[in-house]
Amino acid sequence: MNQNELKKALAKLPLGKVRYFDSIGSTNNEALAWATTGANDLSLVIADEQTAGRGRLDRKWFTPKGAALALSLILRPTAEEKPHLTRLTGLAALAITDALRTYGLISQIKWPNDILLNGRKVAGILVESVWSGEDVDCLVIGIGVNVLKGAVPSADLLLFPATSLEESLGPEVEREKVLRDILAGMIALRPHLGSDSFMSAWEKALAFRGELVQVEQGDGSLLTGKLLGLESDGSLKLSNDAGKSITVRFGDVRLRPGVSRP
Ligand code: BT5
Repeated sequence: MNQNELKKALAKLPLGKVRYFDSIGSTNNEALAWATTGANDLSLVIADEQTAGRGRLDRKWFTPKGAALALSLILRPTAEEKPHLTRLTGLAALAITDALRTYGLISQIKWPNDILLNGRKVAGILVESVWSGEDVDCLVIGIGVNVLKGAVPSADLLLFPATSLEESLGPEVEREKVLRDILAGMIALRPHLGSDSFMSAWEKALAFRGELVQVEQGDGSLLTGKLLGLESDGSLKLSNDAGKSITVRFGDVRLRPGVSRP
């Protein structure tokens, strides 16, 4: 990554300190370690390449050199934010969809943490916390974005089809600018984390709303239902065949097989 371009792009943002790595295992690991040794609010870890990038459930996240964004933003939540920390994945997801809209791209959030462009995954989010006794001390918001085509892993490594911004925008798309726009979006949305308007914007950006979906839960079991929206903590709301409402806290959503879209 071009260090001068990076500095220029980030210059106007009210960030804490920034740590940049040409190559690292995982920016989230670095940020979690930094958070425990006193990183300021809005400190940022960014890397050109990750050799051990992580998704949820210890899945792998691929960040080959020179083609993607891999960043971890450290938040020290305020007392007002603490009741709403389960909304932080939504904060990152909305900041990404907002940023992409400024490039003329309409993306959607595949609950809970994937960003889809043309029905394919272009970005993933991993929020992790550092506890101090019973209290959350710090949050790390990890974001990976496939900016250039070279970031997209081969299909055999994927659970879901993937794409890059380059496929929609051409090779001129600049990683530093996308980074700036996503960070600026998170900073701008943060004061609204507890608001109803935040929840409705998040809900509006969800993929598959009103459609029949399957949610694969952590234990491999499948729930099927119509995707209604979100609970106030960001859990997913479905309704089953009998019209009974179901709340899902963890899982991976996909369109139910056999359901074709208009
Ligand atoms: C995620 O997990 O999507 C969260 C990804 C978070 C990555 C960021 S990068 C910066 C920070 N540092 C880290 O170490 N992590 C964060 P999940 O929903 O569990 O999806 C993981 C799955 O996505 C994998 O099992 C693959 O199928 C797929 N995948 C891996 N790399 C991908 C890529 N570059 N593009 C699209 N899909 C990918």
